[in-house]
Amino acid sequence: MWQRKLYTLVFLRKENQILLGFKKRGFGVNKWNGFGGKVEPNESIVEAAARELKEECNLVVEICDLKHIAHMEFTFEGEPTLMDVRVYSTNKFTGTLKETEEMRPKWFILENIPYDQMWLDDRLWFPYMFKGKLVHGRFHFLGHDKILNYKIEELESMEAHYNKNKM
Ligand code: 6U4
Repeated sequence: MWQRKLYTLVFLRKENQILLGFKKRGFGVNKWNGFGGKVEPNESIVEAAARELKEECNLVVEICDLKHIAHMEFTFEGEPTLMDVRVYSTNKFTGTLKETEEMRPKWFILENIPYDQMWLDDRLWFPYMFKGKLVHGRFHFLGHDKILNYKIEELESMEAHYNKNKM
């Protein structure tokens, strides 16, 4: 059995752009990604999503504006942990974008997303996000730079997906 750990990941959008951050330390260092991190015991998942966004790039979102768009599960060959990542998106936010100790944020036009400097799975499931589809993805890695196997399924509703899987 996997040791499941909950994480959040937030993608802010404006016009045909997406906000990514270049991770300066820790897990996924030197990769561009959305903003997120571990869910703490005293908060809901969506609260964690908003908190991590603020901590990592100083922008503020209302919890009710965060749309839950994807469920990603990542495992790594030889490791017992399953990263259970809840992905959110919104185009409603306030505040001033700032670089932090953890992230260097930058807006990217969708055609210019730097997939070569991102997690390998992103190029496989981002297209679903851009089409407005809800998805569940499961990716099993060897190290951080090779995917051994994966599946991506489109979902009718996130709630139905979690109910079906008794989560
Ligand atoms: P610390 O260093 O304890 O403050 P914390 O900010 O709580 O960490 P962190 O940065 O380790 O958490 O969270 C990892 C982030 O990376 C989460 O937002 C999930 C995301 N992530 C992990 N694997 C990913 C993958 N394969 N593809 C992807 N995002 C991934 O797109």
